[in-house]
Amino acid sequence: MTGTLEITNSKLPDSVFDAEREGVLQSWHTGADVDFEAGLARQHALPSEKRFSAALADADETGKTLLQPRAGVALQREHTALMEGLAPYCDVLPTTIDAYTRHNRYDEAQDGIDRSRAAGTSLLNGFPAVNHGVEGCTRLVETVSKPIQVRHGTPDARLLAEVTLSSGFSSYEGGGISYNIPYAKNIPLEQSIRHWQYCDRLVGRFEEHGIRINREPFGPLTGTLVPPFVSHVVAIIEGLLALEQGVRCITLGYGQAGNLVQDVAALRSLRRLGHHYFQNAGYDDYQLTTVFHQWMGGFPEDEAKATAVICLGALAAKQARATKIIVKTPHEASGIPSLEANQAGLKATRQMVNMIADQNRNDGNEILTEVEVIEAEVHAVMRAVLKLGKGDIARGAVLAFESGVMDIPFAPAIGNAGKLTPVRDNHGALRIFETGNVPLPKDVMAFHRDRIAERARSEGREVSFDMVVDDVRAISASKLIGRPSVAA
Ligand code: 8ZB
Repeated sequence: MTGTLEITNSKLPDSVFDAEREGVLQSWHTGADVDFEAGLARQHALPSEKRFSAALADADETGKTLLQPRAGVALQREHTALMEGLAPYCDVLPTTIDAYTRHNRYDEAQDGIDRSRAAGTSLLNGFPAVNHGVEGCTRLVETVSKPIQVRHGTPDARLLAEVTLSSGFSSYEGGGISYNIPYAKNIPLEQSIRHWQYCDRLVGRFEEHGIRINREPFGPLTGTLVPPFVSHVVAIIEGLLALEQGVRCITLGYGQAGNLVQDVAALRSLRRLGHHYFQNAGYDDYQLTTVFHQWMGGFPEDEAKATAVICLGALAAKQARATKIIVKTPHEASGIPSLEANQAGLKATRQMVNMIADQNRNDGNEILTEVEVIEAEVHAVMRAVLKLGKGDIARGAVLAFESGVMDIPFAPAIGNAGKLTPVRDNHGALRIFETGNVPLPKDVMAFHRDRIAERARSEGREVSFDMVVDDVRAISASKLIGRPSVAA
């Protein structure tokens, strides 16, 4: 995966950014309508109830949990109507971007728009924001009543950032690692990190002009048996990279793994670890919040069962004191959800969050033990990454993936080692079965081995890859996690 590009974690000089910007804005015709001053004026004109960073700050202060769905369709009018249908049920809005745009294939996105118009229905799996341009996106932002974020999966999201942030979107998801390794097969990591430095620098420019735009690294990665320390290291690194470019409002994310104690510990430790590494790097003027993603693995097809999965996620998120929850729908197993399915997921989540709002005092020793384990793991890997990069976190991240020191389970990127193997323990918590080249401390590995051995004894079988395969399927097949199968 080694490219020719030397990557360093340093603020892009204005001259470099400005020269690059010309090329970015010329890469599709709607780029011509992007004007920084006009974008700044649109951002300044946003009322505070439509500003993402303000919603996050308020939620953090008052202990409220924000709910956010995912949603996006091809056409301007339909997408706006979808947003308006979701707004009464959520606190902050998304705009999920279609897959052509995520791959910078704007001509095919245009074809999708044209065919959707002819068909009278969306033939794209999201909103092609670059094609709709500053004019279309501005109309959308003006019409909706809540803060609105771009959610996507784009390794080179520079033009998308220019168009949407110029239009008044006030939050931008993604990162150079989290939108590459789990999403792409063969894009050099130094290239996607560099492209995301551009996005972060653009957000930094808005910040320097008094506009706080929220940035959210994509926490769940592959969404498949990702141990908390693995996604935490990526989140912390992407947070540090963003801070260097001038971003000051960061939301770190985590995807539900399934064991309540581990999930609560994971999200609480993420906030602590974020502060630890950000402050150690010399930053003290940032706003840090967290986001919990309801189950990102396979879902049961049965809508009642899917709703139970959604509610378990809501419980874990609330107990973990997440600032925001990304909500799933009872349609998850079958594809892109309807407005009604999205409303149902939001209603179920809201009910659960309200019911346990006064009960989140769960601070038992089990949680503390899990926090200790996660923190020891994160510190060990972060130390190795910094050492590889000789103190530079960007260089370190590239070398860490090359050497397998960072390793994301089930990721498609050819530059990902794929040796780290997770498996559930007897209580459904994720443990490490094979470390590959990830430098986990000996005592931590002894803890994982003990927990895995307990399951093997209880199930009367050897630990093997079969167990991992069972674990990948456990929730969609609606078996009990970490137990022999009962009836599906
Ligand atoms: C990585 C994110 C995957 C999740 C949902 C999937 C899945 C993708 C859309 C969408 C509503 C869309 N998702 N695209 N949900 N509208 N256009 O993101 O269902 O849950």
